[in-house]
Amino acid sequence: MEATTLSSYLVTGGAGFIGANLTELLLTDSSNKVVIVDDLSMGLKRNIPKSDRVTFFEHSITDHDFMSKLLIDEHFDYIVLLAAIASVADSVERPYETHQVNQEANLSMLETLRVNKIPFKKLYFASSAAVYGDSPELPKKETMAVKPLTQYAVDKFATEREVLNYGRLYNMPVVCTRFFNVYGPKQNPKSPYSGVLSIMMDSLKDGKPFTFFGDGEQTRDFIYVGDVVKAIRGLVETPDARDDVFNVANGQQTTLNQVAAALENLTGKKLDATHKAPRLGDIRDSYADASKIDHFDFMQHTSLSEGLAKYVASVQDKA
Ligand code: UD2
Repeated sequence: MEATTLSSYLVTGGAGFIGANLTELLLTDSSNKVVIVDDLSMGLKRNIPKSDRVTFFEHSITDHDFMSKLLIDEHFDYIVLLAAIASVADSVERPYETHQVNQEANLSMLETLRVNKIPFKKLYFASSAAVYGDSPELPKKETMAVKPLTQYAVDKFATEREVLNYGRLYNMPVVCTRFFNVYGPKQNPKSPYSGVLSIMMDSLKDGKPFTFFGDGEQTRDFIYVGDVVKAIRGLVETPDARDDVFNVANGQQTTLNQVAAALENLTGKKLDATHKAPRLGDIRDSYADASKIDHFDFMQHTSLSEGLAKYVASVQDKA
């Protein structure tokens, strides 16, 4: 009897940075169970919370037969599509492979749902601020013209549109977000494509050199992962939040130098910093107009100082 009262989530990419934080949050509600599909290409098995309400499949979402069978056989109330080759640089090196994961695999899942008339309460897809490209217009707003400049950005934008079109054309309940620069616990700093903040933190912790690509005065809109996963949960569990795309950001512009100073302050350590030329294709400034998602009560904004303090504490706990 009890099993029928559980809400079931499919989280693709559930061993990754954002997926694992989301799974942890979902499990705090004892009426949720989570199925994770992750090929561990970027995610880490140790990120997955241990619970009898979590089922983990080490599988690529590009395995059409596996994903179709899973969607048909299981009943998922909520489908959260986070699995991706998350590196813009990787997509430049391996455009077709990125496309297969970031776009084709997701389209294939949408088709399985449509063709088999599989009911669900909400499907969510994580798009990216990358879709705005290097447009100098700030802050970035959802209604702005997009300028996807890499395969990564093209696939994120295409999939976001496909998800919204499936919602419109086939009456599926769907919602998408565009993430800005997410930071916090469980981000894998060992990947060269990891977020700058986790690389900086790792350098401080281990006394390793850190390279600024450029003068460190470039700006980003950093958002704490705890706020991001609450936004995802809020969007999928709010029936009215559908058929739309939302920026997920703090709406604040911070330089890398400011972040470095704050982390030095919190850790009491000095960054061993060097400078190199800016990364090819790097954008100088980015921040969001986050007012659209702020209409929802579930959207929270942890301040950068509070978020960095939580992040530093989580890294020091593990040391
Ligand atoms: C972020 C996303 C990316 C995509 C993009 C859209 C992350 C990790 N990546 O890329 O997936 O959505 O936004 O615009 O969130 N930097 C250094 N030293 C380092 C690493 C980075 O100086 O060791 C600089 C880098 O050159 C850039 C800034 O830090 O100017 C932020 O880099 P990032 O890789 O964290 O994120 P971003 O904004 O390029």
